[in-house]
Amino acid sequence: MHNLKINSDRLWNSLMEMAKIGATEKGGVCRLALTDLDRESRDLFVQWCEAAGCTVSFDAMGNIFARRPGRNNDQAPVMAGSHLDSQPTGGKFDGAFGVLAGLEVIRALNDAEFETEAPVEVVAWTNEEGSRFPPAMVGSGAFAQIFDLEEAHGKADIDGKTIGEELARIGYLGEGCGGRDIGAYFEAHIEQGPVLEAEEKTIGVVTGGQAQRWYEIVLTGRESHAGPTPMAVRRDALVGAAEIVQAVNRIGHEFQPSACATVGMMQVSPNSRNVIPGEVFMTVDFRHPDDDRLKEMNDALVVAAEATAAKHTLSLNFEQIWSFAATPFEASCVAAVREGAEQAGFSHLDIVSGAGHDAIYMASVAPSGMIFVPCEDGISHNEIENATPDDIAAGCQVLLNAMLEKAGGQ
Ligand code: HGY
Ligand code: MN
Ligand code: MN
Repeated sequence: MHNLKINSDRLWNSLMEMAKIGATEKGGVCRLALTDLDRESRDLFVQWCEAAGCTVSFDAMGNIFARRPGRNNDQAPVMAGSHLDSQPTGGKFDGAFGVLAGLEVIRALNDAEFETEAPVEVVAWTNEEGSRFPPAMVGSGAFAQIFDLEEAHGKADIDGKTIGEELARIGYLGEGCGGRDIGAYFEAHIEQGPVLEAEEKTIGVVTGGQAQRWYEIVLTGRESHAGPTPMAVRRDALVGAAEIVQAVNRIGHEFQPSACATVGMMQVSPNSRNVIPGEVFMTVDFRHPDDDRLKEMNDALVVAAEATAAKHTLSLNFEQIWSFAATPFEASCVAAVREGAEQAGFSHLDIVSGAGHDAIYMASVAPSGMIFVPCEDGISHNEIENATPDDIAAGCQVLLNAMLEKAGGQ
């Protein structure tokens, strides 16, 4: 049993320094993947890792790896990480906490001149949010070889710029991706929901992640003049889209407890106040802890969308663009997190992650676990996202304890 302690002030100061990059008016950040601001955050992370004596590399997806050698460098590394990219109106903790908590673990090991048996690595994954380049978790997904590298490089943003082009532009297009052994992977993250705060628990021992499906729907009717076109003959794509929004919400409520259903994006064309919308693009995000129930939600959405299109004489293009199954984390990693919380004397609660995380994809190639800490009012993906220095420090201390459980050494 070790008695190493992380440095809470140093961690908090690093988080606040990182939050200056892409800082937004209401206290959040906007660092969309592979923008110049993302590059700035990457460069700062690399600079800090090199100052901590790490060897830094990045792969063909721009995933950045900072490595601290152990006594036995032939052993597979114990890894911690998360992401630096954010939502357009994101918070300063989502992703950055897990990356900088991993760096703080390395800094704390350095302070103590502690030599781990296995090497330790900290990773910043590319494009976890999937906001600019859908879908989400593409960097870790390519590392886990769930996404083919060429397919991942070809993912384009709304302006047609691709991940591959943007990686090259910002100078983070490395070589190779994945295909190496990882001894264990841990990710510290804010919960992004209200449970830990409501239950007054400091640490979430994450047992796994819920299943998720993303859809893109295009409804096509007929543009025509808002004035002379009689109501009875209209083919209004936006009226159809409005009905589908209602159907998505209805399905979310019908599959309680646990279902989540969201329409997050909608583009109306031609988007002119005196033209009946001819086309609408919209997205749907469905989630449920049970794969079978998520499939039933899928089927209900297909029925509703087809009925709406028929009723309003619209053509329907309905595509599921991404999904992953409910994913349990490896028992020994879940136990390492729970014991790490107990060792540090923090209250804890087993919890399933409502959000997707890189750990979900890492779980397919390495024993993986996650540590959650509370966030104020459970709010995230919002500039007002907030966490306390004590909870952030607690999560990092548990990360250190869990990693040492796997990395060994003294
Ligand atoms: O969508 C998610 O759950 C994550 O924030 N990418
Ligand atoms: Mn995140
Ligand atoms: Mn997020």
